[in-house]
Amino acid sequence: MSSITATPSTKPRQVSVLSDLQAPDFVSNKALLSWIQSIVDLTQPEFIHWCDGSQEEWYLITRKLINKGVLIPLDPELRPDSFLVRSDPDDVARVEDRTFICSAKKEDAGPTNNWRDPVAMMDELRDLFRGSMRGRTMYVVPFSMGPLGGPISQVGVQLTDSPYAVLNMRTMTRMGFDALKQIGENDPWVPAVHSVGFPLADDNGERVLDVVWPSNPVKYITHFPETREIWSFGSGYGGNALLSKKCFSLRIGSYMGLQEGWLAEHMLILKLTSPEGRAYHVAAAFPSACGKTNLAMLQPTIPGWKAETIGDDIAWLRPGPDGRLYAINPEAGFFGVAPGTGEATNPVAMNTVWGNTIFTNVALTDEGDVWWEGMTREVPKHLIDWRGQEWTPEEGTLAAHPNSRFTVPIQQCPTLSEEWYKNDGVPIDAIIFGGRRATNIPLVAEAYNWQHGVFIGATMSSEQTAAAEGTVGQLRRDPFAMLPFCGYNMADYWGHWLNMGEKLGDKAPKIFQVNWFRRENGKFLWPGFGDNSRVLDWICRRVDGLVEATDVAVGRIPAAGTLNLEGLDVSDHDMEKLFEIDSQMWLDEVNLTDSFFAEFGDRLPKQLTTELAGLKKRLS
Ligand code: OXD
Ligand code: MN
Repeated sequence: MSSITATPSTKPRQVSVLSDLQAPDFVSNKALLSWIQSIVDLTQPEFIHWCDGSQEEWYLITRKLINKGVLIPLDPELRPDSFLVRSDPDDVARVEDRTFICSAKKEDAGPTNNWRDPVAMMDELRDLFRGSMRGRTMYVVPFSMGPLGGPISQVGVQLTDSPYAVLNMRTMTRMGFDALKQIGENDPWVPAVHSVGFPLADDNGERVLDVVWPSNPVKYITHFPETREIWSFGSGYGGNALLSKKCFSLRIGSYMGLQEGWLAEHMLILKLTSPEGRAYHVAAAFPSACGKTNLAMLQPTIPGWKAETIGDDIAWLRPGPDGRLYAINPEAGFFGVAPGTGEATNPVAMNTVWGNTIFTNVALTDEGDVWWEGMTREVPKHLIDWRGQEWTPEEGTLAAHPNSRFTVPIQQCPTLSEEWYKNDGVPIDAIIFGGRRATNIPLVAEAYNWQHGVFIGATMSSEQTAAAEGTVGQLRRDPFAMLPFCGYNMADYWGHWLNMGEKLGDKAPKIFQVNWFRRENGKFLWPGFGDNSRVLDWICRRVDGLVEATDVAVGRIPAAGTLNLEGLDVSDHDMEKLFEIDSQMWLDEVNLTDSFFAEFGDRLPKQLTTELAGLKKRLS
């Protein structure tokens, strides 16, 4: 990793008195100020910068990072105000084995989370954070998740020593003084502390040279659900560092939802308008890197349908005054997986990233633009790869890291729905669960009822992708696509979903399961992408009871002739395979589910045991 030169000659100054906080006049919340002071005292930054979210601020931070060689500006003619960033090769994905839920009781984190005792964890964190920002600027990053002041929205403040994280937070959230103004004298906010763990001074106060991507081999992504706190150490990448995203919006958010009667979910939100002009809103949960961004930007191949984007990763859902379930996308940008995104697969995303985009760990072209696998049909003859090395196709290596990303404002998305701006969110008609499954799961099935839908969500599994560290391709359980994101005991989370269903009663959305990834002899059976609109069309028509379904063991599948296949080149054999239920394979899966459920002991809701028994009976 290359060092940054231009070493200042003076020793780093320490900020250590409250007056140095330089808080804007309008900040009246004493608890906020003393929290920031306590983190200043602990981490000992040299400067403090309160982020106002302005264009001038963006300019100053980007110029500083260009000078340091952290941001590589792309050719402004090709991609204005856009940058390439290369992370340390050891800091490229979410670190799930270093992610902890520090609830007071271990049982409250449950068997699917790593747990640490909150007092012991805090002691350890204090040791790590002590002096961790020496010689650096600590940025105070106020942000709102959801429209400012909206009834479903929440505010947070991230303290970070990573200006790269600041730029990303500016895109991904409503960041700046408008958000800070939401924190009145007695208002709550979610505190989030982040340090890359690379101080620029040693214990004697001598300066240490900076590197392009500072990080620390020791990493901790920790959550304290009961006090709604987040502490993240050692990583500058993605969900490890943009604490609004997975840490707040999902892990802390899910626990807030349990306490307050709402849901924080790993779901995209899509608005669909039928040829007849009826609007539907669907929320869909898929594990990381399974095409949520593509589906959120779907271009229907069947005539007459219109699809508009509301969110691609996270949904907060709350019952509205009319008793229906309303959803907002709490985010303001996309942090999308680059590889596999191209004109053929997602032209909308390609149009979205025309400029104002931060690309991390993709390749650089000789023309000063970016490239990644799947972006164009033709592979460039020469590139600089994500590690900064010369690259030609003959190399046989990946030019972009499989978890390389683009960070872009949602407002640049040509298919953005006006409803993204709505304070109250949109009423959800259908909830969809999906995953990457070569076998078993049919192209689409409707749950018999809410309880069966919760069972389908709870038993989801998917093939591991590169979004997290681990072996790609291995089948792993990923209930509700929330395995790495649920901030409390997953069994209690299922119980919360069951309770929400009872509360919603006949106003509850219908629940469906989909699988675009079924294979035979290694070949995908379904074309996916725009043709997924055929499945969504069926789902919408089921919502209104306009088409028939056939009951099979695992749910209700389209009755013959109800799935619109006009103009589609999929053989009858493949269509049959897409819906095939192999009882023996399913019974094997039932046994695995049995063992999985057993991990939760008596916290497992009885309704799920009932559903499992029902499935077994239907299969036998
Ligand atoms: C993401 C993820 O970044 O799920 O959205 O990993
Ligand atoms: Mn995600």
